[in-house]
Amino acid sequence: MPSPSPRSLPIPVSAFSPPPLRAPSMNGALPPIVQEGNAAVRRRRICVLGSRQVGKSALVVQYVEHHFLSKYYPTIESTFHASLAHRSQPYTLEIVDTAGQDEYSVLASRYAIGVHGFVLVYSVASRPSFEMIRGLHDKIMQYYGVRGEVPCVIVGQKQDLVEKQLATRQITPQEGQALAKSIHAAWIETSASSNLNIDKVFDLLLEEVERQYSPTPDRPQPGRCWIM
Ligand SMILES: Nc1nc2c(ncn2[C@@H]2O[C@H](COP(=O)(O)OP(=O)(O)OP(=O)(O)O)[C@@H](O)[C@H]2O)c(=O)[nH]1
Ligand SMILES: [Mg+2]
Repeated sequence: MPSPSPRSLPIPVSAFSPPPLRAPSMNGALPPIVQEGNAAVRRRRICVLGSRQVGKSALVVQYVEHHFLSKYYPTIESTFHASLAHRSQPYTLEIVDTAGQDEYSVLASRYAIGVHGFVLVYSVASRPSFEMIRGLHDKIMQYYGVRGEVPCVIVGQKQDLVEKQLATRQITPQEGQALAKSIHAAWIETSASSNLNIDKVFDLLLEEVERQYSPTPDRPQPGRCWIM
């Protein structure tokens, strides 16, 4: 079982209630970064979206609480908090775990407005769940407008099922990467069950978020024109 990298070890913050983040401006820009309280700590709001039963809750719980949810309880909505250091910068994350979506679901505005980045989850053993991802991304973009890109990580969950030959792989890594490339997102395969790459999801997402907000020479903006 891979051990979490020291720089991304999340610490549950049970009694933490961050101030509400401002809504994005009406011109489709991403939400402004709000720094209140300890100005050195960056607060980021993250939304986890995907079809039902792809392992969204198991992923978040493995990240924040370090255990695997082996039983299935459909989520209505849950919010988790975690603290971590990324590139030596302290962050607090508010992670919103949402109910599974289907193609007819309307994406609630609270899952898009004021959110800094998105984790879009499918199961590597479910093609329908993979096919939902582009539609979800389209719905997010409807809130943010067409003038830019929204920080996203696409996650192929339940990798252990194919690794242990308990299920047939329906989505190849190449397909996942191609989709991610087409929407300028990061991509990774994970297993909440065997704690594979769970920390990496949030590291990748923070990388995407910070690329939008504070591009640096070692974190260049990948060929996009972003008007704040
Ligand atoms: N083998 C395996 N099973 C998993 C993994 N992640 C989740 N599961 C199982 O898949 C089922 C659904 O997991 P959840 O995390 O509740 O799925 P969800 O996407 O949050 O579901 P909704 O809240 O209904 O949208 C549960 O029985 C989990 O134990 C994983 O990485 N590997
Ligand atoms: Mg859930």
